[in-house]
Amino acid sequence: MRKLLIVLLLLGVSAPAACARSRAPVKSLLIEDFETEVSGGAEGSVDFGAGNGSAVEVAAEPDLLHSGKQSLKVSFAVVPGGYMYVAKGGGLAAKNARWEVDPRSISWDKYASISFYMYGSNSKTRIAFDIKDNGNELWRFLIDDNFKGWKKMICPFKDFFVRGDWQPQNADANAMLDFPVQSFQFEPLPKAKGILYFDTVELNPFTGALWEDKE
Ligand SMILES: [Ca+2]
Ligand SMILES: [Ca+2]
Repeated sequence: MRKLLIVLLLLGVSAPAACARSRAPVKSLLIEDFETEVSGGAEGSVDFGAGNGSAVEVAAEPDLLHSGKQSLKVSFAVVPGGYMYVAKGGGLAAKNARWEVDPRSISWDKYASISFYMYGSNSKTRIAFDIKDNGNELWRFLIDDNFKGWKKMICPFKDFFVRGDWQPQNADANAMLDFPVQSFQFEPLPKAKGILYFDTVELNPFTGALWEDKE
């Protein structure tokens, strides 16, 4: 009888807290899966371009993908003095390049990193992954194609650095990574030539903060 009372008391103490709200693990958030038909230009679904002797082609790839029904295939040849970029997000010249998730709807303070899957070919190409912050400032994270097949490339926000060689004219230049992030872009660095595939762009939670309250 005394045992039963203790059990009831314990239940009574814990019940109000449990009823108020439930808790759920913070999961990675898929923000872009490259599932739309690929097109360029002002109405394009991908913002891409190249100049000064470099070249880039972009296509949807249905036969080599990590998630959904296709990945983004990027064929490139970059030369010293040239440039190229392949971007997705808001505020770009291509009006339909927005992510599948509206960045303004995201609780950015829950996430420690942005990641994507890349299909490498061990070409030793260095690839800049840039994000544009809410003040139009470009931040950079460098990765290397030094593996074969799909690999999750995790880019912690704290490890991005302000891009030094070029910034948009309207960049706030405050050296603060201001959220929400508006867009991201891939940019293989010269001298390099090849094909890369990208898929499954996600935001990843902090480890040690794996739970969030759900109303
Ligand atoms: Ca996909
Ligand atoms: Ca900034």
